[in-house]
Amino acid sequence: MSINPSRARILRQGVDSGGPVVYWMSRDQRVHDNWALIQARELAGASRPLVVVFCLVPSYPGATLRHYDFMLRGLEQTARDLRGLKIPFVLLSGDPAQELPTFCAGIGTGLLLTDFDPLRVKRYWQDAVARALDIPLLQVDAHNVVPAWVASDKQEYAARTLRPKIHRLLPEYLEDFPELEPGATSLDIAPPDWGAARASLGVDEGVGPVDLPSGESPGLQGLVTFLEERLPRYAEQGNDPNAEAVSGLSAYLHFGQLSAQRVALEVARRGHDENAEAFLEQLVVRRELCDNFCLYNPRYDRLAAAPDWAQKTLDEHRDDLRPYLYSSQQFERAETHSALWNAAQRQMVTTGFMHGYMRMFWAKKILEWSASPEQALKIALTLNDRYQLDGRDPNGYVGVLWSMAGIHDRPWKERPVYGKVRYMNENGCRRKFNVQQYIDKYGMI
Ligand code: FO1
Repeated sequence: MSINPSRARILRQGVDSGGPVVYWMSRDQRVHDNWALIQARELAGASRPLVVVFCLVPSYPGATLRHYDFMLRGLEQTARDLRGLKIPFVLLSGDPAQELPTFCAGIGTGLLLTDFDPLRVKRYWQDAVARALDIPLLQVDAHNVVPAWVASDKQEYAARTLRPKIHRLLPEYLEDFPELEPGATSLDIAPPDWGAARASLGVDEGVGPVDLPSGESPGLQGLVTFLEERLPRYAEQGNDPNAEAVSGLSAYLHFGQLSAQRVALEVARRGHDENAEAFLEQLVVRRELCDNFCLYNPRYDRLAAAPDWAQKTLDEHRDDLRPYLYSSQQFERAETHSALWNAAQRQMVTTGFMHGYMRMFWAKKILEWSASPEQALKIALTLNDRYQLDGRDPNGYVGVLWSMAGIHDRPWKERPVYGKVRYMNENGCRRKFNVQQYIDKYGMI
């Protein structure tokens, strides 16, 4: 079975020598349900070797030991599963802009494929690799159900403008995945030395690993648990951080250990009720809106990316008296006056995860209690990237900018500091869930 051709696009034209096909895996770190790998396997056909390469960047911006530990545990499984399919896995280490072209030339690669990522670092790497090569470079969107460039060719205003486009395209793109066929012919490549890879890392060890199983199988297991135990309560309790009614799959989705399309297929297969509808809105429409934003707005992590009304209103309230003022260290150490805010910060620091509803409250209060909107944005993004397992994701940038700077939102009633950006307070939380229970659970850990 061929992949829908619109899932792929050409990043660089070139002459295919007929040598090995290389899939440069980066965002989508899995063997199954991966359109980029399926396409690479198909292009290799019966006569060409297929090699999967991952380039380990010893210090990926903002990432800590927590992220590398999680990612490497998952990649070890990826390498084992590929080996079972007679597809070699190569772990390079260093700057992809240099390592990829050297590796490709070394084995006489005929064709290079990679996965899609709208973020700056990845676009820079892909451009540099494309410039250094003279073979074709293809990109496949293996992360979104509807390829980001098909869903829309411009930055969307809000979920309401992207939603109809996605819904119209779902019958075509929400299709089943074919099985990945084993490699037909293989190169003799030794398995990676994972110990050496770990030892080569120059990352911040101040943020330690978390106790969450990593990899494709735990991701799928997490999906089964969600479908059975949590999805049936999602519509009613999804906003309650005490209820454990959310998927808990964000780390698996961020590292591409689990395909969002697989999740959507399994949820849809269980039938369409209010739970499925509410969850699919978040998983597909809202998540793909984040890729849309980062793809078409190169300033996706700056206030300059906010709509004009939001930039104007935040500026007009720049000199408002802040009720409390904290430094980045005070926020990081959870030393604010709010036991609820501190509990959310501690949940993130200790578990690598914060409930979605609390993420909004957490970011809005950083805006309210920081010296300027610019400083607030920097603090929130730094903490998010440092502690959340799913940091450095389009979802994170959009989530923080939604909370602080009105992206994908509209103006609300004007008030101090926030201006017309939507306000949130502890009373709102109290109306939604048992605040004390949340504080008791995370406040002291
Ligand atoms: N992608 C890579 O290709 N190589 C890496 O070494 C790497 C490290 C890394 C660490 C933390 C993290 O959150 C992401 C990391 N990624 C790496 C990228 C990731 O796969 C995603 O593509 C982006 O973070 C967001 O889309």
